[in-house]
Amino acid sequence: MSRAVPLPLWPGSPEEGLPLAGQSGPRFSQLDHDGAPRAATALDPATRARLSAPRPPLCGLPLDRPRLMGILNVTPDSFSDGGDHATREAAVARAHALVAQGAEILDIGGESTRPGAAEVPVAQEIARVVPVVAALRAAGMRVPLSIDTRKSAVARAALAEGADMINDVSALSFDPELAGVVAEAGVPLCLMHARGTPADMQRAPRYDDVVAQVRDALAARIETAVSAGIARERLLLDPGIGFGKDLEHNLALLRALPLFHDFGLPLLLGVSRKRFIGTLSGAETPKARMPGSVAVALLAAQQGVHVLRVHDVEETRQALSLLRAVMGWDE
Ligand code: 7PJ
Repeated sequence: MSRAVPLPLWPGSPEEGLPLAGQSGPRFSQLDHDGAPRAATALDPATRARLSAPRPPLCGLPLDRPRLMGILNVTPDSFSDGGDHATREAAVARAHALVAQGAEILDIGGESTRPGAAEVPVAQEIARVVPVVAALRAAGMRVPLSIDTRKSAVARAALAEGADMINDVSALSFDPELAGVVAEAGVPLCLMHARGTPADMQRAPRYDDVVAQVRDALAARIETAVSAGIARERLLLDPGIGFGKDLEHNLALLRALPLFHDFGLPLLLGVSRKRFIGTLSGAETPKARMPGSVAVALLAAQQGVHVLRVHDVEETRQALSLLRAVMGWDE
């Protein structure tokens, strides 16, 4: 693959440039091609299609604008056992609140994959996640439900209850059977880049060129998915901010987001409340990192990211609506 990085126009007049990754808002008129500028209009048709063509809808959601994926954790504190009733009720209530705030898709996770987290036994993860999916469907929840899991048994059980897509932070490298489950169900799959496991991934990650290595690793994971029978157009990509990356790695990836459009696939990004935001701002607790999270979400939206995985749906939605209005993206 080339290293042609589409440079988003800012602010950019609506007539200028090509749509960035099928978005109605952000456009680009120039490429940084291995350090040299080049006009987007000079692109060959295949490259142009990868960088500019519409992405297929995600679970029925058109991806011509960034969509908000609300994070729904079903990971109780250690004093309470996974799968208990109070936890389930709280998760269902939180799901409805996220949708009321503007979440267009929910990402339900029963295993903390934060740095240093221990693995959750599969039965416990199923007991946490699957009843929540069932309860949401029983309550008539129409919003697509994504399952944040690395495990085939969790995916299979959740899909049977009506879940719509799988978000695998290991990009099919944890459980060799997950690819087959996703292929058979024909659902979208997010391939996220990670180094190591949640337990060890922050032990001094090292890369020679983090952007190139993450890109090459994602290319290999796409191959794995496709050879297991998953349709390429059902894939989403995520550089995996904070997963085996230090502060400089995270920043390099965030600056290079447009490069990842060269796969021609939708991009998903999760930066919400992550540690690097605290490192840069001094916001010690995750909840105090909302403003920085919103700032990075806006930058990602300007770079054509299709799905923003966030805790603070209301705040991000408000910020995005102002970005769209000022940029003239809805006109
Ligand atoms: C991500 C995720 C992310 C995707 C988590 C946290 C850690 N899935 N699951 N991308 N992060 N696709 O939210 O801090 O960045 S769990």
